[in-house]
Amino acid sequence: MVEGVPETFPRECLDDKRTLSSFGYTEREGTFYKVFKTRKDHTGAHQTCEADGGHLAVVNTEPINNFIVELISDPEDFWIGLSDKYTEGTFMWADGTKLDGFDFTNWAPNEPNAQSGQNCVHMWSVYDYKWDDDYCYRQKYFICQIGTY
Ligand SMILES: [Ca+2]
Ligand SMILES: [Ca+2]
Repeated sequence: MVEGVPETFPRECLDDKRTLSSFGYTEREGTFYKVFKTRKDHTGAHQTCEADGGHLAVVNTEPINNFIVELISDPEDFWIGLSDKYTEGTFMWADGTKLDGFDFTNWAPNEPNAQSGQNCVHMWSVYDYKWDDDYCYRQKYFICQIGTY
């Protein structure tokens, strides 16, 4: 995060691409993404994205996945907008779409392992940022997106 820049910005600026860029968002095909380097639990991370007018990143294609991995420059785990916290085993994206069997996924080996209570998905640094279900209360960096709803 740039020092002196507030974490969220006024809603009237949401349509201004230059403003979004100046707040650390990077555009890809009309959607803006930002890596937040502050640690929050999954709910807190999502609330931060909502305060910016967006939600946690929906990583539902391989090009988007590759783009986000390129944006990440830290050996950290990053929350994305995928969880099965409402129905165990049914993963939902932050835009409300359901992850179906034929959809793109990028799970790490043997994941999701659904260990008791693991309902929130992060990009796991030790496995090349492949996906892992983890405990939602864990504090991690995260990736927000604005646009394309
Ligand atoms: Ca689960
Ligand atoms: Ca897991």
